[in-house]
Amino acid sequence: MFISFEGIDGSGKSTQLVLLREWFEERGRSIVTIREPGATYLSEAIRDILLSNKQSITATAELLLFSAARTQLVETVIQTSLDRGDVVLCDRYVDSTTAYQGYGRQLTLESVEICNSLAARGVMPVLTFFIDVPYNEAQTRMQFETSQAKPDRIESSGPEFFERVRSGYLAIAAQEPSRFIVINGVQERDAIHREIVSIVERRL
Ligand code: Z5A
Repeated sequence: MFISFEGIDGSGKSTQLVLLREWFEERGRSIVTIREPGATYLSEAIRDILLSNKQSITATAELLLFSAARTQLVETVIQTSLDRGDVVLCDRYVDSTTAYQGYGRQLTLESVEICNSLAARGVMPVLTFFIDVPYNEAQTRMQFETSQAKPDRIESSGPEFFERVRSGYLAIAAQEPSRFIVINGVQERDAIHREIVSIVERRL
């Protein structure tokens, strides 16, 4: 079973991924958890480049780098884990590219779709949880968490960018309501977790 988590930075999606991993572990399931971009040597190296503030990166280069990181991950980790029968929980996947590079950076959705399908090779989550929080709430959570750290290159993209990203996620939800589930992220962690578990239980 392949499940992904989506949301703007600071939405609480990583928190929910960990809670769901624990829930599966308590039930004896073998779990692989992954963050995107990352989880392979190449994908982590690309992550460092993408998040670094050392130089600007064009929108198209950004799209291609995220896609390169993803295809390495799909071919070397996700597909083999799914073939073994593991549950794969992924912190971001193709919907991040649609929301951030498509809606956020305003690249054409057609070019994003081409890259997403090349990179994912047909390997798609059965469920995606979009933890929806307003930008200001996410910002407050991030400031609380990283009061010492400087925002990375993508975090520095500004409120209008993140409003477009959020509206991109909501557009995906309207197009794919059975896979892409919108969860109200402005709730207690445990309430969100219970909502996610009830949906997973129905799909198992
Ligand atoms: N990106 C892209 O542009 N295109 C792509 O294709 C892909 C990614 C795959 C990766 O960042 C960046 O790459 C990301 C999108 C872009 N950029 N941005 N911006 P990352 O991996 O470094 O970070 P992230 O995924 O964006 O976010 P994160 O740091 O992992 O945060 P989160 O998962 O959204 O939230 P969290 O860590 O679970 O929680 C944040 C804080 O809120 C923390 O203090 C929690 O304790 C707190 N929290 C959690 N839940 C709650 C609730 N319910 N109430 C109150 N507080 C809460």
